[in-house]
Amino acid sequence: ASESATRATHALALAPVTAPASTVDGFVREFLQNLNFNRGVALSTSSATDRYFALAYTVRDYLMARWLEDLRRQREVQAKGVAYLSAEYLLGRQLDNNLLASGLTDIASEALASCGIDLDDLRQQEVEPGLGNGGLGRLAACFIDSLATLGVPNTGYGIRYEYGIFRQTFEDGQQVEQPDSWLAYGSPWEFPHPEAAQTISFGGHTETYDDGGVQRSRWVPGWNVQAVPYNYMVPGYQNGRVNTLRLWSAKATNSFDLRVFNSGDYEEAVRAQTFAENISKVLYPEDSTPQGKELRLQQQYFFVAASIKDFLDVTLPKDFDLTKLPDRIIFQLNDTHPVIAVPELMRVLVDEKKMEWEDAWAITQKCFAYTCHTLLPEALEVWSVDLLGHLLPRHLEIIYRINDDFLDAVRERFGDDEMRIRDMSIIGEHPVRSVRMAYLATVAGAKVNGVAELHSQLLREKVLPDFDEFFPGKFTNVTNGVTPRRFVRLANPELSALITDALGSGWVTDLERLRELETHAEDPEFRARFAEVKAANKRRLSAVLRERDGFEVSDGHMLDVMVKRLHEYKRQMLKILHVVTQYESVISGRVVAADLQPRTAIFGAKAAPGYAMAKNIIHLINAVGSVVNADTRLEGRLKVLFPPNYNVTLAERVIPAADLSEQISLAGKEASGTGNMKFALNGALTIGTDDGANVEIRELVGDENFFLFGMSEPEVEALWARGYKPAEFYQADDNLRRALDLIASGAFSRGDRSTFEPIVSNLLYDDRFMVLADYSSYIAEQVKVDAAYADQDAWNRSAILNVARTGFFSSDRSMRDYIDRIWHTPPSF
Ligand code: 4GP
Repeated sequence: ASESATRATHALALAPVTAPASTVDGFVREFLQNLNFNRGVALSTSSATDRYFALAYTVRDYLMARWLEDLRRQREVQAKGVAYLSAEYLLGRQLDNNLLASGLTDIASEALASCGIDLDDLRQQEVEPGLGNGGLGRLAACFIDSLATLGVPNTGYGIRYEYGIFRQTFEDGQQVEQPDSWLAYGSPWEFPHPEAAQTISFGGHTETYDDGGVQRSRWVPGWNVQAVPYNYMVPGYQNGRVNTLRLWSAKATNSFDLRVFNSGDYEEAVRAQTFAENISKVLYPEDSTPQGKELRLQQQYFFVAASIKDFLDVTLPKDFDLTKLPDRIIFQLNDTHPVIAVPELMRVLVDEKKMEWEDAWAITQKCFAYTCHTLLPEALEVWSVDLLGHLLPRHLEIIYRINDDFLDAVRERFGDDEMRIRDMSIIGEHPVRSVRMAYLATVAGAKVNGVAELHSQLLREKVLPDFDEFFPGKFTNVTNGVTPRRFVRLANPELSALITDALGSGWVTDLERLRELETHAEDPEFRARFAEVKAANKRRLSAVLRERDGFEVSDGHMLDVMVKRLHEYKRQMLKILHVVTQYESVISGRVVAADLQPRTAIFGAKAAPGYAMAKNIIHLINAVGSVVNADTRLEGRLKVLFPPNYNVTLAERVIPAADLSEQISLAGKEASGTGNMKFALNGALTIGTDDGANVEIRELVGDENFFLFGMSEPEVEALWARGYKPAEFYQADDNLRRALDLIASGAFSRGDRSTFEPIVSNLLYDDRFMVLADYSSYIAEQVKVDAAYADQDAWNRSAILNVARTGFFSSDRSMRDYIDRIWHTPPSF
């Protein structure tokens, strides 16, 4: 009897997991349980952190049943899915998104209120995981949101950096980087599984051996680390779907040597641990030192090797026929960072699964697709053969073999055109022998895509023309998109309410429906309500900036916003030159302050820690800001605000409040931009060049609702060809000369002429991104902006039309494009 008792299973254990009751009472009960049993505190003594954690656990509990059920169904149906491989996920705060996705916002708010707690206070407790640098990482986060919303099987794979992108502070106007210890209190959203760690190897050497009469190669690694998976829920929007984001954390195999410790050498005892765990310590460590470079390659291999193992050994059924792998998975390479996955899959198939090379290669070529996110040559990653061979010797052999086979095929097709062969080789010879990761990805990928029409065209025509000729049909475009859940519905609740009032709620998952707002743009009453929404968003931003930075946003100002990473190609310099020009025109008496359209220029930008010129530009913006803001001659009509530490959380406040969106990169340099889309969708008008997705935004919203300036990409090329001499532009434009002279005079550096001298001489004698060449046209267009803004009603009409006509830029549409043209992964259930 006792035996049958131990074997019997309780009926509850067999039943599906159920969510708590979706009522205020149910929510209160679950919340208090979590507070008491998971945090170990009573409500009366709980801290804000306790309450935030208990709330997050409660939201998790509601999503859990769906997550477990989706994982079960996916195991059952084995539908083809997407493994998104990305070194970055710039997620932003999770609480609000997960409340929205589970449809619990109102219940939670009421439930907490009944416990005397304000939901908004708890929202503020969350530290956003900044596991990305900028556009590429935020795009990955939008994409996994859309895949879950579309019901497509997807696992996002990446790295659980212990420190994300640095926290930026300013000292004397200069950027100072502080560590981002987002995990200081832990994260309630993650599920660690140390028992499921994968062993990842590095170093050592390769050898050949006799495998029953067949000569084979194998890797004899030198050292190992453990890759510990941390799972995160990725809920779809109110559709019951929950996908998974799996981030890997590095752990030493032998965390510590007790013998050495006991001998008193404490440092040595943990050396191996520190070494191994450095791999997931920091997002993109500085790569200007050789040590930094190696660490970065370690990170890349670490997470893709763990992800491939995870998929092949854990996700797939034990008896899976690997020749069917392409029917089951597509590995999407988010830029070149994960491209080492290509030789890794080959190694696993050939060395471990004992497949023939040709068979393995045929499979591999169907299992990968590659997205390129840049046109800057310096951003196309290469790894020196020395480094790669030292860290991953077997992978280097495999890359050589892939290259040999590829170049044989090229020779067969194009003849012995040695120039072309050298150009197309995956191995570059100058300045040092290196592996060109973009080429490897292009050769291996089933498809290669750029991220906006213009970018994809330039990629095909300028960066990889030989490859386009060799692989007809391989290149394609998928224009980026942004998730309307986070960037409209959550970031702009008032606009969302206005839209829902006009159209019903379906637009949140069907953004093209915003088109229907076009007729409302003609309705004066609707325009007035739209204006009220914008004003409310400005007040909200103002409150945030006051609390966060002690800034005051003046009433009646046009908010002119440029938020994005600091890079010369994006040309924050041009924006600050416009400010200096306006300032100079007033202090020199040529313009009376009263004639200025009141404006506040808002900047948000981090510079890479090793990028000196970018940091100089930050310094200049702050310096101009402190002089301009304090100068009473401006009568408060021109302001510059630069809140430090721009991140997703701040973006969600700034973007809905903006009137003018600055998208002013040199044509041909910005692959797409995604901020540009967020602004247009929130009813800001764009001043921009014909670059990246600006081109498509302008086509959609219409020329009359977009401020275009500057050279086109062919004009840029033509100017380079003629020989660009920036000083000629300086001589030719009085305003430009006065603005640059004012900076050079020390007016913004307490009379010290040397502070900004590097910026000024760089502009005059080099100016790689042609700031001076586009200056006149930019200033002229800004004059038109001022004039247009003076007619508020007409401006609002344009702004509404921007919202109405940019539904195309939903990441749901981007995902459908990938699904239809690259992945072939329909919704599974
Ligand atoms: C960015 C591009 O600079 C940006 O134009 C694009 O919108 C974004 O990727 C997403 O595709 N690139 C990066 C990077 O963030 O690190 O290369």
